[in-house]
Order: sequence, then C-alpha cells, then structure tokens
Amino acid sequence: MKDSSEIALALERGEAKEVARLVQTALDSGVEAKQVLDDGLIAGMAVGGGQFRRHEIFLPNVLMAAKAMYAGLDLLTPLLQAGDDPHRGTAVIGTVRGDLHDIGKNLVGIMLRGAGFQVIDLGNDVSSETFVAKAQEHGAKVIGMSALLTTTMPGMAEVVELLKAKGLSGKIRTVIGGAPVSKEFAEEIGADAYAFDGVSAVDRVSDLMEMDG
Ligand code: B1M
Repeated sequence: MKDSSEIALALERGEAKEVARLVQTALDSGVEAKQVLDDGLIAGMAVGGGQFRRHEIFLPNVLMAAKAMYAGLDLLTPLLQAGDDPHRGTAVIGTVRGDLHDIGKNLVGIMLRGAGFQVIDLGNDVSSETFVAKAQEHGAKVIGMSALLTTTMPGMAEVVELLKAKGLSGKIRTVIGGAPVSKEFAEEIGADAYAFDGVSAVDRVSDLMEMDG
C-alpha cells in the first residue's frame, strides 16, 4: 500500500514531521491503525535496523528514526488502545537492566492496555529487584520483560531466579520478548512464556492471567 511505504521511507530518513503528516493522511483516508503500524512504522524501523547492522547508517540516524517512530506512534496510540474490555488484571512491564531500547516494549504496553489489562510501565534499564518489588506493590500477576541486546538478556534470567528465591514463582509469572529473544531461551531460563510481538504478548498474558496461583 502506497501510504505505508511512504511512511516507512520517511521513518528510515528520520523525518519525524513527515512521518506524522503521512500517518495522519493514511488514517484520514481510512487505513487501519494496525496496518499503519505494521506496514509503515515497524517496516521502516526494520529497514533502518538492517542498514545500521551493515554500517550503512550510524547511531544518530537510528536515534532520528526512533524519534520519527514516536511521532507516528503518538497518533496511533489512542486508536490502538481503544479496547473496551473490563479490567483483566495487572502486568508490570519494562526493558531489562542496561538496555535502553523501549519502542517494542511500549508497543507491547499499548496492545496490552488495548486488550483491557492494567499495565504498570517501569520504563527501560529496569533492575530485577525493581521488577519484582513493583509487581508485588501493584499486585501484578505477570511481569513482562523486553530485551533488544544479547548482552542484556541475562537480566531476564535474574528476574526468574529472584522470583524463585522469594517463593513467588507460580504466583507472579513471566513473559519475555524482544528481537534476540526466543522460545528456546525462555525455556532455558525458566520464564513462563515467550511472545514474538505485541499481539502474541496479549495472548500469552491472557493465558498467564488465567492460570491459578
Ligand atoms: Co540499538 N541495537 N543500540 N538503538 N537498535 C539494535 C537492537 C541492534 C540489533 C542493531 C544492529 O546491530 N542491527 C543492535 C544489537 C545487537 C545485539 O545485541 N546483537 C543494537 C545496538 C548494538 C545498540 C547500541 C549498543 C549501539 C551503540 O551504542 N554502539 C546501543 C545500546 C544502548 C543501550 O540499550 N544500552 C543502541 C542504541 C539504540 C538507540 C538508542 C539509538 C535506539 C533505541 C531508541 C529507543 O528504543 N528509544 C536503537 C534502535 C532504534 C535500534 C534498532 C535499529 C531498532 C529497535 C526497534 O525499536 N525496533 C535495532 C535493530 C533491530 O531490532 N532491527 C537496534 C522496532 C520495534 C517495534 O521492534 O523492539 O524488536 P522490537 O519489538 C518488537 C518485538 O521484538 C516484540 O514486540 C515488538 C513489536 O513487534 N517485543 C516483545 C519486544 N519486546 C517485547 C516484550 C514482550 C513481547 C514481545 O513481552 C514482554
């Protein structure tokens, strides 16, 4: 779809105002918010990520692309969150210690809120102690963790271990995700679930909320 490829291109170029303008135009012409997100914003960021890996663009370009992503997300968030389910339980979410990537985690939060869950977003660079303390404070049944760096993935295992040490395994359950994370890694560290994207995060959190504990 033409609008979406234009959005993706403007995002790759880090043109925040242009991304916002194109997103608004697409929405005004009747394109679904989810399609604008997937085919426009996420697709553009994926291309930028590949260029960064191949050293075709540099960190400042990636930062500008991230800003442009948020310019578009600001317009989509109210539409994606317009779920009308009753309150379905509380999840705390965050990006693990040492990791500043928050776009994917924020998308997951938007989807979970849209599905009717109360979401306590702890932000990025969240320590294992904070994840567990905040989950207890808010009576959360689920901790959702995001990691985008292979070097920060062990932070997820720390949370699982801390829950175990405090006798909270089975009472507070964990779901993990992020580009380098896999189902196998989730099994290896004893996390309760792995989610590939925001949509599957909603499914996994729904399952975990319904489990006894
Ligand atoms: Co960084 N970065 N970055 N970066 N960055 C990656 C992750 C990298 C793969 C780029 C590359 O080399 N191709 C690479 C990691 C390599 C590795 O570990 N193997 C990398 C690197 C190296 C770095 C720095 C170390 C660079 C440096 O300083 N030299 C540095 C680290 C800073 C730190 O965290 N301590 C760094 C910094 C940055 C920016 C600050 C510039 C910026 C982040 C801005 C921000 O988040 N506010 C940034 C960005 C934007 C990226 C890329 C290009 C895009 C990430 C993104 O937002 N994608 C990324 C390359 C890539 O992933 N292709 C890259 C869009 C987003 C919608 O997708 O986050 O995958 P994603 O989330 C998805 C799913 O993964 C999933 O659902 C989301 C929606 O579909 N998901 C979950 C995510 N969390 C989930 C949780 C769940 C369930 C699903 O349950 C709870």
